[in-house]
Amino acid sequence: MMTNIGIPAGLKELLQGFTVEVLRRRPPNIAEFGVQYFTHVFENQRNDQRAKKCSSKPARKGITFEIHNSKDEEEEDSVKSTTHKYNRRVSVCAEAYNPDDDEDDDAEPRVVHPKTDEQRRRLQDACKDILLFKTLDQEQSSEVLDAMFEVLVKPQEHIIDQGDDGDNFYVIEKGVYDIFVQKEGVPVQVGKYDNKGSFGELALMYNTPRAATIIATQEGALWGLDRATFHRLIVKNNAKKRKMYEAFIDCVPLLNSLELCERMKIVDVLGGRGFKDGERIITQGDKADCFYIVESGEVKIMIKTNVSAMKAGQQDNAEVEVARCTRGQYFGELALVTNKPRAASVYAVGETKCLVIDIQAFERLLGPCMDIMRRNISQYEEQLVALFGSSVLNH
Ligand code: 1OR
Ligand code: 1OR
Repeated sequence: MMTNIGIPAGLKELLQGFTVEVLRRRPPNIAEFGVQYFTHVFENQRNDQRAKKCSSKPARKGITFEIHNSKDEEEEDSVKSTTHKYNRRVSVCAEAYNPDDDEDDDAEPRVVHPKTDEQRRRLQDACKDILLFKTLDQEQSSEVLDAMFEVLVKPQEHIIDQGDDGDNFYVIEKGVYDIFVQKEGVPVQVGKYDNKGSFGELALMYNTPRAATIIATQEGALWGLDRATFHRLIVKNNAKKRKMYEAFIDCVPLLNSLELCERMKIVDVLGGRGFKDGERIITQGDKADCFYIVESGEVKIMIKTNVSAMKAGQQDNAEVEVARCTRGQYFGELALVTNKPRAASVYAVGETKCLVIDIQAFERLLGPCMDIMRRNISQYEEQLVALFGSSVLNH
């Protein structure tokens, strides 16, 4: 009989909340949006329960519909933040994270955001060159991918505001994102992400306030990774990375002038990449977005003086080998320093391993080494003239 049908507590509010979000966002696929929405609500419930149990702060919301925190939430957050376990420390010098201090993490349930096959394909594609993921083993990688959730963004949306607490790490699937840093109270644009890369790792790694503001300039899509999972998988892995690369980094001449903690910050964000014999690592004329240090093996630097002939695929302008780099030497700095296309192509000679650093980390962490690099760059020009005559400089 009808009178026996009781409406479960919370059902009305749950469906109302969902309906409001559907009307507000007008997602192209309501079922898909529903999966994300309810997964998210469920995650929040779980986080809240966990927070009650161990009085830690629930992970901040991830999916777009909750990026715009309501004022009440904001206030509630700031009250809670005085007691939560992610309390900021004032001074952080790339402190080594000690996984043994954090037995808690292993007890955390694994976060899984269900995805369609199509979403998973897009996610894998977006993550294939993410340096922070390069040193994860297969099991860790799949845990990371499972935990990531899609975030659709609108033009002018602030993904991150400088000074906030860190909630998520983001991988870019598409869109252009401007980077602003406050200088003397005024936001200054210091760079941008153009349809690739990742951001938001620093606040999560070092327990510091967000170091920059990231604003979408157009519609875009990101993949978020919550703070707890980032900690459990990426930050823990960093302790291993530091041990792995410490000795090697100490014998890279370019980095000699850096303090130990500055060198460790480089290790935290670098990715290791292997190349097969003959594989092209850099293509002359390309836009540049990273910097390399040879860890093992060897690379050769090849130059064509007539790039337009090269682009047209003409054979008459053969490449000339101008230099080689071996263990401890670096390449790929020139385009980043001069803000020009790659000046040469670089190929692996035999099996070769390189450490890779993205342009933002390069600018943030290698400033103190800039003088040495500039001095070496001025020698390239002399050699170029010696090899090809002064006319090459007019290109
Ligand atoms: P986060 O968690 O601090 C903001 O949140 C993110 O912006 C930060 O992590 C980085 O992933 C990203 N300085 C600091 N953070 C930067 C920078 C940056 N660029 C991108 N992010 N600089 C600009 C280098 C091009 C140095 C400016 C002085
Ligand atoms: P990039 O970002 O332009 C190619 O990408 C890299 O090759 C470049 O940075 C340098 O790191 C590296 N001229 C130009 N690029 C060179 C040269 C070079 N040597 C190494 N690279 N010359 C050789 C000097 C010994 C002068 C050309 C004759």
